[in-house]
Amino acid sequence: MKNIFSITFFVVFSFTVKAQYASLLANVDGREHTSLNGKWEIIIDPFNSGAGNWKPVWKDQKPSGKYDFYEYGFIASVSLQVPGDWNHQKPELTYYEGTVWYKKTFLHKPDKNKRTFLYFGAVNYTCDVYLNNKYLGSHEGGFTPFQFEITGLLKDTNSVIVRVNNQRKGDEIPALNYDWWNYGGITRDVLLIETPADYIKDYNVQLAKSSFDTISGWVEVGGNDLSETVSINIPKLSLHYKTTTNSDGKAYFRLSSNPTLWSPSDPELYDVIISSLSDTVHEMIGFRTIQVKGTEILLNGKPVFLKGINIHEEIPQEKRRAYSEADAEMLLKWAKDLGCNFVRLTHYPHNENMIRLADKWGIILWEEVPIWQNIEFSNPQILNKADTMLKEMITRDKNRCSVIMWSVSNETTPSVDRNQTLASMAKYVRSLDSTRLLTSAINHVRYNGNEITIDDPLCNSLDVVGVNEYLGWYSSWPAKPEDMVWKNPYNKPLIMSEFGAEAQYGEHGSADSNCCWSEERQAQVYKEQLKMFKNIPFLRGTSPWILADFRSESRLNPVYQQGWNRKGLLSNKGQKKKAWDIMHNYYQQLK
Ligand code: GCB
Repeated sequence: MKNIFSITFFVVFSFTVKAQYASLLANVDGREHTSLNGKWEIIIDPFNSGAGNWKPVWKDQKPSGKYDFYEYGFIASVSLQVPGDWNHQKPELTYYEGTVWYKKTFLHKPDKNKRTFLYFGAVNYTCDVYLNNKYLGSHEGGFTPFQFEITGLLKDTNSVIVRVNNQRKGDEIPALNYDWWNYGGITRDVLLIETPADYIKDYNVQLAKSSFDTISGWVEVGGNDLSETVSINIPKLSLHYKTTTNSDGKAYFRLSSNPTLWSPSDPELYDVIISSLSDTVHEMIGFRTIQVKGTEILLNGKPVFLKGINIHEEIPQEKRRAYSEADAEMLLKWAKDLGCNFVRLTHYPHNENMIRLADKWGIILWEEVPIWQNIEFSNPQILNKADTMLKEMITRDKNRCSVIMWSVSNETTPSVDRNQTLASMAKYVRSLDSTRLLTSAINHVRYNGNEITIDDPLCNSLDVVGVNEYLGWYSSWPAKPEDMVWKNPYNKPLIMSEFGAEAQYGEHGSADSNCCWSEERQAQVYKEQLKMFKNIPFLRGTSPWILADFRSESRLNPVYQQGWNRKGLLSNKGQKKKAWDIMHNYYQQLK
């Protein structure tokens, strides 16, 4: 994140007018907001020419004199829909990695008594933002929200110009190579949010760690008056509590109460109302506890087995990023149909609709940041970038009871730099949220005959160990699946966070050979995996790779893949492959 200029223009009422990268407001949907979604004019700029001084696009100059012409000017008829990746909207952008300039013009009469924030749900990957031809700030990271305070900067007619760039680079997260589509663009909502001058900035409301009868948390106010009376009301629990914030604007609370506990079978949510003198925010919040005891995962004090699935944030039928409530409904309904009570949201924070719907539908979640395989851990900037992503993810989703685990990484190879970076990230997560579990998907295990030993120093920092293994697909079985013996020197719960095989829907052939992309082979690998799982006494969950076939530029087989990873239990059109039934039956039997 680059630092943002901060200019004092003039004083409106009692607050200073400034543009700044503002810490995130909790619950943007629960605020007064105007959507800037819809049609945005664009300029495709593969060589980044419009960023230079010659004719900067962000100045948005218009020809006036007879001999003026501006090459770098927006034209209303060339546009993209926001939110939405650019790849699926224009054939010439399918494989595009580079810069696209976006412009939105809008009328807005701000209420002078209020603060205004410009909020982006996510932009992949870097962006520079300009308001009325002045630089507001930049953001890096394709899957988390950010915002600028623009109080006092709006006129009657305004324009926001955003330079978005999705060129892969070695020092980014994820880095140069990864196994999913590099969808570029303004992929989530853009909102103008208005709050009172003194406002509720953030809050955290949940059951105190390991307690069934104490709701605890904090409220933080922003504005001029940081010592404010704030109240927390949960009418259904007859909870009405008033307190005063300290000089940092924060008030902590612990309240006795016995809420109905949230669980997949009873996803009860309560209307929680946070108020200050001038501001009120409502949010539906559920209450549950999550702990680890030995190798058990305890949800509300009772052992739970996580019947899961991995999901990418993609609508495969339309070859696009998912972003809307309807998209979330489609993806999570598939997970429900499979019999899941758990979803691993791979490999990056998904849009907020997914997490809110999981709260509502009773689906337990694993959320992760895109530290995926070949990350440049020797670069000290990586830790800063990763911590920023963790902070943005946890700030946004800390009130979602469905999220029980934060994951710091996926399949990274142990080394001094990697071990230190991930251990430090783990520590940072715990400093931000001490109530949830910490996990990672590792693939560093030791094979010895029929024995598999979990062997990664990162496990020392985790509560739950996720292991990705592709026995039967990327590696052959060292012994019969039913004879495999897993060793767990860390004595922590294990989730088989990935396993699977590729199959083209409708392709039939040998169940014993990987060569023919058959549904029979994929189903056979699943049967073998389930035989192995029976003998893992500390196995606490499974999440097959993956719900549906997904787009990936690095999947090259010219017949079967053609830019698709075919490990879906569903095809890219949503058709069930044979392996679907194997997993579905397994989850039914576990009931
Ligand atoms: C993995 C990765 C996942 C890939 C998958 C595969 O281990 O975590 O992102 O897509 O394998 O299909 O190879």
